[in-house]
Amino acid sequence: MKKIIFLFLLLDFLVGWAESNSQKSNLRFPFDLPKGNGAWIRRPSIGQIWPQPQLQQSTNNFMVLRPNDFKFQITGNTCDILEEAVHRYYDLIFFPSKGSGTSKRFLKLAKKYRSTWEQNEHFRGYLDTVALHVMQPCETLPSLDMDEHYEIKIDATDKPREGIILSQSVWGILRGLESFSQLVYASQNGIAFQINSTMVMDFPRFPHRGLLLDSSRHFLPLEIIKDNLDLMAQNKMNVFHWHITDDPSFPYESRKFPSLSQLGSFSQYSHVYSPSDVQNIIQYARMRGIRVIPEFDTPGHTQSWGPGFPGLLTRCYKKDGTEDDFFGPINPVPARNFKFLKEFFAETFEVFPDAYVHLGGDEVDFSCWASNPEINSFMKSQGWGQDFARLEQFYMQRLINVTQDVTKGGMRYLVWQEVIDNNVVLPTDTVIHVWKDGNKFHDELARVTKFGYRTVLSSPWYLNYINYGVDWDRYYVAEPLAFNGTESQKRLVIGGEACMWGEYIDAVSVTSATWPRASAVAERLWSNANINDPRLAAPRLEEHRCRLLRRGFSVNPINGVSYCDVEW
Ligand code: CP6
Repeated sequence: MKKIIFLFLLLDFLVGWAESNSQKSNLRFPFDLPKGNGAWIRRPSIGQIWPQPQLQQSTNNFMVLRPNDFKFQITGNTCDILEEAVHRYYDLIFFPSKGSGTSKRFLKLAKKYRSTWEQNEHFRGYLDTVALHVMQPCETLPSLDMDEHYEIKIDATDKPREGIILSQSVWGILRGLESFSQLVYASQNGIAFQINSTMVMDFPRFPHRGLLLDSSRHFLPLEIIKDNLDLMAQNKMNVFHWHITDDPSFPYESRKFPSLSQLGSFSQYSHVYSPSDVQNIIQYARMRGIRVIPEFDTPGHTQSWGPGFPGLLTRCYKKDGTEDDFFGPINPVPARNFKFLKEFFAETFEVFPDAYVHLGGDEVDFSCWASNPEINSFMKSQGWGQDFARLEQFYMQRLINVTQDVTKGGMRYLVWQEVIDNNVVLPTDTVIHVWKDGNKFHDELARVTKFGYRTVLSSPWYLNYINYGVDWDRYYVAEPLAFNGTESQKRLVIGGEACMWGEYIDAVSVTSATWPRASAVAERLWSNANINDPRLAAPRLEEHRCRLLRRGFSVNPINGVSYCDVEW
């Protein structure tokens, strides 16, 4: 029955669209709005969506939205995610937190200025209702398998004038609402909300479209993380990779091991994510169709774990065989350490609802392991000589075994590429995170997928490199599938992540340094592969940046000289 309704709606949609087109001007971009009273001059990127949809057709005919009369109407399945999204997008469209104040002006001036749009040759009436139709019952948690397809039809010839956003899933409706909100624009004189006749059919190219933020090098307050989750949703990104711990600090408060953050955070009073903070972030992300994948990077990058669990880290030794003052990676020899890791990860598996956890495994420094007599005698007993990659292999293997054991096989993993480079055998559904070699990542993708692993790419998307000049175009043109491999190998590339490592940014700058540069990655991962010309993207990205600014986010200019309708 649901299928039949869907087919009917789809058919209706296409037929209606074809009919209405026949009476209209050519479909083309940019909209060439008629000059005259100053209200409708040419604005090249109006009515375009970032990231670019798989299919969008728009005409010059427009309708006007009136804040007091406009409503979203839920016509299919519903749930908390949808109901909250309705309010969020109503506010985003009519009352963005900064900006032109168009809503207030509209309400005040609507009567007086109505003639300016009602007499326009392309005016087709008022759009008062947009139906939101979720065809399947809502899922409660976003996942790698979520369905993000959606369709939008805004047709000025429909009577009564109603728009529809249609999807099988609530996730698709979230993406559709974002696109719809980007279709609405203010007239040049700033008194009318307009939308052109438009149809969109859209779906992502890759299912994993992430952003890595690092809360260990600098603590990121909840508000900052939430701003970035908003911005991710506004760029249709769906994975928040939370690099939550690292050498400098351990801000994650564990219930079972509170001493880790008590002794390992910058400040246990103001630089810690409490269990309720963590749930707060997960919930905020869930409402926006964003998965939260935490990374507890081991065995390297773990200096901050040391004080809270003595004996965990490897003691380093001096050349003369005496103890040094510092520690290296986690010591893989004592069974007690794996008992700790088992309990620790059992807790994280309960705290974070996503099926995936990132286990890190990058940049393990072997020199401290090599200096330690306990480790050396263990290496000898195993017959591994000086091959410390074998020890790393042993560590990762054992970590996976204990976590599989405690989660009854339910936990799935991402790991950095070194883990596979060092020949660890992983569960077949493990995702390998490729991060090395800048723009020469293709060989690694070919290698990893040849083993049959799925993979996520970050090598070309290190946003933490901050440059003078334009750099988003480099992120934009990086093509994940441009490697020598079979079709089935390419299907194993499930997406990518932009990385904003935290050494040189903090709460003050992380948002403006990340956006809209990460938007370039968002479009690469969402849109069709042939949407890859930075010259065509530039004006759209610029309009998108202005839109994010209007919505109240401090995001950087990225094209050299430019201006927005509202600058701050
Ligand atoms: N921290 C951790 C980092 C980096 C990695 N892991 C990193 C390495 C090189 C650059 C940027 C970041 N800061 N834990 C590597 C994945 Cl250029």
